[in-house]
Amino acid sequence: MAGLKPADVVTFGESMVLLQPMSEGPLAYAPLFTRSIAGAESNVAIGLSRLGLSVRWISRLGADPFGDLITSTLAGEGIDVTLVERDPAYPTAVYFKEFKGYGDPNVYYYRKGSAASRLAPEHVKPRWFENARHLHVTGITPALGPETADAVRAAMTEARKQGLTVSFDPNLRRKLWSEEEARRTLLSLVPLCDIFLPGLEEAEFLAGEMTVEQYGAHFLGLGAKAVVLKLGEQGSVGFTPLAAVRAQPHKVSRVVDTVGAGDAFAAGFLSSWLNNESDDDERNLLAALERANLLGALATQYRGDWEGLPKLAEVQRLQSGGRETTR
Ligand code: KDG
Repeated sequence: MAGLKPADVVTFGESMVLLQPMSEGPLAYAPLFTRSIAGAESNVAIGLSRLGLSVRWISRLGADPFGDLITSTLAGEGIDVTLVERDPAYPTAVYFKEFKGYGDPNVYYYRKGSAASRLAPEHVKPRWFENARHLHVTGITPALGPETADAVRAAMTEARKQGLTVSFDPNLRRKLWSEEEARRTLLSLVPLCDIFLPGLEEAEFLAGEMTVEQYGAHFLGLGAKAVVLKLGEQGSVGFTPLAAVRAQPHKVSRVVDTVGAGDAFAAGFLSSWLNNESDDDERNLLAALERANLLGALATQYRGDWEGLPKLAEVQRLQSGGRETTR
């Protein structure tokens, strides 16, 4: 078997076809839709690839046209999809958004019994992590099927065994599982990660009400080596055993679609953190948080879960205060 292309980041999880109404209002009355793809891990993969990192995305998809669409879209973004498996017995999942005209969109999933929901520990192969530096996983995958939590656990364990670092975004999706199961499973995965990336609400869901500093100490105490809390419009804060740093938000004038902002944040953070040149935690945290805040904000300005993710040149221009050349 030929060797795999080196990857800065490996990620795996479910990607779906996304149907978005062209109009606002109740989904029941939406006559026209645009078609795209979505999935927390592939959103992060696209974000990282656009910023110049090499990325390998792994999943199971149906042996159907929607599976073709997902693989060709991700390959078109420069992502290595060599290890994706196609399952003739189960379909690729679909999800719909509903834009209300205010707040977060509603989402409706059609993913029970999908090919990715059949992911099991025996699918996780040592080869997944060959020639790679880092694994990124989310708390969506463990919620999908009878063995997907064990698959995520197996991947995190194997990745660490092979010397990769691991990041984990809990990405709580209440529509997919009970609160009790979500809390128990997500908490059990925290000790297996190096970088834990919860939002403030997720931190509260997992650990009860605390101050931001207490959340940092709490999750570091569970075994994470860096804890990064997304504070939404308040920016973000990061903790390591040696540093605690807060970064101001990147302000945007209009928010179009909030779905995918957390994945953009994760891509921004990882793209900087994994290329740390200094051993000063405070400096590294600040640079990574600032880039994460910028990406999270940019992602909210476009419809779609990943379409608004910027390329490296755009990030460099924005971070250096350069002007945009529009024509
Ligand atoms: O974070 C955005 C994702 O939630 C979205 O792209 C679809 O993966 C998805 C999910 O499970 O909701």
